[in-house]
This record gives sequence, C-alpha cells and structure tokens, in this order.
Amino acid sequence: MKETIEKLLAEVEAFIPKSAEELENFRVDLLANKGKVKALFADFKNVPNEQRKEVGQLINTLKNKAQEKVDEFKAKLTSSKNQETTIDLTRTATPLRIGSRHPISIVRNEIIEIFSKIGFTVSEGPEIEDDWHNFSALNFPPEHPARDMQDTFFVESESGEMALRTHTSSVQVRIMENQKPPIRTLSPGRVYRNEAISARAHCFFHQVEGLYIDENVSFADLKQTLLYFAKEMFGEKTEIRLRPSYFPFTEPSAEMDVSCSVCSGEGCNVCKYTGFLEIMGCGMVDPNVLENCGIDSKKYTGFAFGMGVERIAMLKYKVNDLRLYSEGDVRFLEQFKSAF
Ligand code: 2U9
Repeated sequence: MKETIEKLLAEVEAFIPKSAEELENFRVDLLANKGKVKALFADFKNVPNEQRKEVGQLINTLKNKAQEKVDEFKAKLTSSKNQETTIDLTRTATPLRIGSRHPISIVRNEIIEIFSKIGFTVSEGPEIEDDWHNFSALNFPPEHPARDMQDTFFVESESGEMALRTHTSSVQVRIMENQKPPIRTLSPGRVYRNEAISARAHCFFHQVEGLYIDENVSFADLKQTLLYFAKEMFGEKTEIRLRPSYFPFTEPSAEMDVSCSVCSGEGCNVCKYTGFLEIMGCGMVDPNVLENCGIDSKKYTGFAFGMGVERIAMLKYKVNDLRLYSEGDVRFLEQFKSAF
C-alpha cells in the first residue's frame, strides 16, 4: 500500500494540466467520492497497527497535494480565454533594456566612414610594440622625451624591452614595410601614455591616424583631404586653419583647427573666443620615415594625419571630462542610444 501511495504522490507532483478538462479528470480520479484517495482510506482498516501512523500520514499528504494542484491550476485555466494553453501568445513581451554603442565607437566609425568614401582602408596592429615600430622607424631621436619612462609604459618581455604603443603610427610603419604604394589607409586604435588621470588627460585614449603614399602626393592634397573630412564631420559651412607645428615623423608639420561649430567662428567660451578648435596634427611624411620602411623617397611622397577620438567626441557631444568615457556609468552611456 505504501508503494501505491508513493507512486501516486510522484504522479501528482509531476502533473501539469494542459486544459481545464484534464484538470477535472485528475480531480475526479483522485479526490471524488469514488476516487483513489477515498479508496485508500477505505483500505486503511487492513493496515497493520505498527504501519498505521506512517500510512495514514502518507494518504493525508497525497490528499493535500492533489487538492493544492487542483486549486493552483483551476484559477489559471479558468481565467485563460484559451482553454488549451496556459500561455497568452498575444501578450506584449516584457521590453528588454537595449544597450547602446559607446560614443568613442560611434565617432571612430564615423571617421572611418568619411575616409572610406575616398578610398581609405582600415589597418590594425598590436598594442604592445617594439622600439623600432613605435619610435625608431618614425624618426624619433634617441633622446626624445617620448622614449622616457615618464611618458611611455615599458613592458619587459622575452624578446627584450617592449612598450605599450603611444600612437597607431606603428601600425602604418608595418603597412609600409609590407605593401607597395599607392597606400591609403587609416589606423584606428587604443594608445597609451604615462599620464596622471584627470578631466583633460588619461593613460589611454583612442586615435585614428591616416596615411596616403603615392607618386606626386602634395601638401595641397593633404589640405583638400582634411577640408573634405572637416565638412563631412562638422558640417558643410566648416572652415579649416593649418598652423605650423613639429613632429619627428612629418616635415613640414601642421596642426589643424576647424571653425567652432558652437558659434560658427564668432567666438564663444567653447573656442575660448578664438573662433577655432584644434582637432588634429598632420604633415608630409618625413623622407627618413619612408626610407626606414623601404619606400623610395625620391619616387614617392605622402601625407599623414592623426587625431584623438575622445577629443572629437568631446566637441561633438559636449563632454567635459575624459574620465566619463571609461567609467562605464550607464547614465552617461545610455545618452547615446539613438546614435547607432
Ligand atoms: C607614419 C608617418 C607619419 C601621423 C600624425 C599627428 C600628426 C598628430 C596627434 C593628434 C592628437 C596624436 O592623438 S593625438 O595626441 N597626432 O599630431 N599624427 S601626423 O603621422 C604619421 C603616421 C604614420 C608612418
């Protein structure tokens, strides 16, 4: 008898009715006047004295569990319009919280999109670099401050001293070493500098650098390409201004400003009343760099440029603290939802 009750208990526990009819059959089979529970109570008189307590408890448990099942599913099945199923397939789904692209990714993708329209491809490379690709090939003199521990993170490795790349120019060195001109490529990626973290500086940030090498590439090509970029990125009315500068890897070198999109060049507190905002550095690739990478500097010339993605995103979205980009605060990140 004990085995019969235990078997019935297991069946009751596993029972999930699919319809009200099925539930009613279950109730009649177990709990009705001529049901199995009643029959068990009737048989109880034949149970030996020493088993009565245990068997009695088991029959009561079976009765209660069966009743609980009936009560639980009765409400569900009778409230559902569709008697065949417990799932209302017409119910609106619970909305999922949709993520958003990071502002740095949005701006990087926008820069790539603009340059890809004029034939630039995308190149990527390692974040841990050797001295040659990060410094020497790019014409950095041995005593240049960027080679100092104060400015660069150095890493010990089996193959000697390596560094976390300080710019993505190292990727372009690899491209020049392995490809023949014409070369027209962008290298987006994360770079590292040994700086104290503040609203205006961080120990890592993102760059997009560009390189164009062919016969007869001139400074006029550089200027027109960057004017095209500025208008695509900041609007058709944008003007550019090039100021002389110095980088070891370009000669001549310049810094490029765009007219302030907040005041259209009139002067405001964003552009510190200058009417212009600095957005990138550029120049003609130094012939030493071309030769270092196996490109004939008598036959080929090229231009290069580099910009910080955080800075462009700060101007575009009026972000005033660099740290916001890497803190992962959802209140900041979810503001970029529409910009997919
Ligand atoms: C090769 C040769 C030359 C890339 C260039 C800059 C000027 C530049 C800065 C902008 C802000 C870095 O992110 S930042 O701090 N970059 O001013 N970058 S020209 O020149 C190259 C690149 C590759 C082989």
